Amino acid sequence: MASIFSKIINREIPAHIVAEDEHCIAFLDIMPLVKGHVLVVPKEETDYIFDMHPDTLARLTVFAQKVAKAIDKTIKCTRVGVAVIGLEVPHVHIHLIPMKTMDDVNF
Ligand code: DGP
Repeated sequence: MASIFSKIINREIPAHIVAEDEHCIAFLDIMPLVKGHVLVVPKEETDYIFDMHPDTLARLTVFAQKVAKAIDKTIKCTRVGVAVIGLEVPHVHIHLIPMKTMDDVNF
């Protein structure tokens, strides 16, 4: 069964998409920890990040770097926090969380 993120990729359910290329997509988290909380997702569906092919992982992290730089330009923050959790959605994704201090988020 396709993951919820594959359904977003295939435009079967809506999301606020902020960036996309041939291999990856980025959209706003539906339950943001802070304003501008973005999820970066490979279009190829894999559950666990360490099961990814190294080339796919490299494409994902380079794409995430571009999105993080765009967030950093758009939102006043000290740093764009990066997290890989994956407890809820079994489709690899990187959380990009623009933060000023640790008090901004409640992990
Ligand atoms: P985790 O798998 O623990 O890394 O958390 C999954 C994140 O995905 C969580 O912050 C909420 C977000 N999320 C779950 N379902 C949807 C959805 O349908 N749309 C969007 N935009 N985000 C979702």
